[in-house]
Amino acid sequence: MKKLLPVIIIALLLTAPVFAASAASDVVSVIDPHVRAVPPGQKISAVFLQLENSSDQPHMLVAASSPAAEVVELHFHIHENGMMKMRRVMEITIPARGKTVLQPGGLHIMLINLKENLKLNQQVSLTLEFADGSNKTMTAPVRKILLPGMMKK
Ligand SMILES: [Cu+2]
Repeated sequence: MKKLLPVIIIALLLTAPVFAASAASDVVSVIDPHVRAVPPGQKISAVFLQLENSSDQPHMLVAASSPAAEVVELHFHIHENGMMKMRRVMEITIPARGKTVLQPGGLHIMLINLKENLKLNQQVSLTLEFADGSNKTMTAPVRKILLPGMMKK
């Protein structure tokens, strides 16, 4: 019976990480990431996607990077004096058990200084970095997307 105690302690130590907070990269799923197709020569584009948080605590996206662009920033679109403007945001929160949608006219990931022209259906590598230091890499296909400010009336 005396030998059982150390076994129990080891078992508890092994299961302990299960109770620790999960890394954002493990509990935040990325749904339908895609990159906006732009005309050849245009140096900027945007990535849209949905972030779904399956955990009981909020997580924050704080940065993104891609080999396709020199600079990648988190942005938000706002309407100001009838104009569509963009603002950089330092973080994008994904609420506990919630979903955050990055879509045209709202939050997006900005690709600045594209290194080469994007081709339709090309897979662009993208890495998301979360506030807890974890990160997630995926590929996003290039698709044609109309931005609300550019739609014909
Ligand atoms: Cu932007």
